[in-house]
Amino acid sequence: MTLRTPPASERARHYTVDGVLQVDRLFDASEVEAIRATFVEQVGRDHEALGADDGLPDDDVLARFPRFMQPHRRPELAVGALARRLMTDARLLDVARTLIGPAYGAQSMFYFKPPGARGQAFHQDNYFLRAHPETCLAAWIAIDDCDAENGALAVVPGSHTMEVVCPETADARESFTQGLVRPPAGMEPVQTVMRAGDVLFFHGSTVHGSLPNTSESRFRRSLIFHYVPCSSVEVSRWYLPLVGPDGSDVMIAEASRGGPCGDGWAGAAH
Ligand SMILES: O=C(O)CCC(=O)C(=O)O
Repeated sequence: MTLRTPPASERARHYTVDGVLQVDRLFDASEVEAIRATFVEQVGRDHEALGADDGLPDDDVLARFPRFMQPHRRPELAVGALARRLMTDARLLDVARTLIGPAYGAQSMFYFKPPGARGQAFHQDNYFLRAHPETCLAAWIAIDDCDAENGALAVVPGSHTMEVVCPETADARESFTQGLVRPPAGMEPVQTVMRAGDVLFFHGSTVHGSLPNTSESRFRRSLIFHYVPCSSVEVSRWYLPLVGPDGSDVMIAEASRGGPCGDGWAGAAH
């Protein structure tokens, strides 16, 4: 099974049924090249300024290419200014509006995923964002062509209808993150195949993740934004302030601690 890209008029219905929607060629080749070059320049010059603290040993290739977290909060850096501008890009906000109504930006991330890097075990994003009363929406922008070989995303269509559940422990040989949420009984993961510039939108309860990059030389870079509906009454602290469509900071209430997994429910980013 492969993901279908429906006509624009069917996007909302498709998302309601599957909890995932691929939109091809939302960004053109020159834009993708500019995004890639800007982030590559930053990680080559200073990989620590924005790198997530994932507790990686020095000999893990991801230690040199850590995922960048919340670059839009560093507008003094070229990657920061770019991430902040793209987070409120009309093309992304238009699709988001179709799927979840008017939306605020909550998170930006950039993954380099070089050859040999581990992937990220299946999980649900709203476990981390805790947007309430509705869920968050991811916009996962392919910055390189990607498929199973270089560790493209796999998603479980239909899994957005299940509750956010407590993770088990993932296989550390395959995943650099610890939590694992298994696909619900009877639902199968679908391996995405995307070209640079394609965008995958998915619901905050959709189970998704990726396997290691087993290619010889193909990076699998991606720029990822998470949005929450403007009608959200709370979100986890890490995601505040939100970003309004005009680029301004927006505050809403912090989601209170605790949840289905009790006190240990992580308030940190994923
Ligand atoms: O890109 C990946 O491998 C995982 C990204 C992810 O899980 C996310 O954007 O929520």
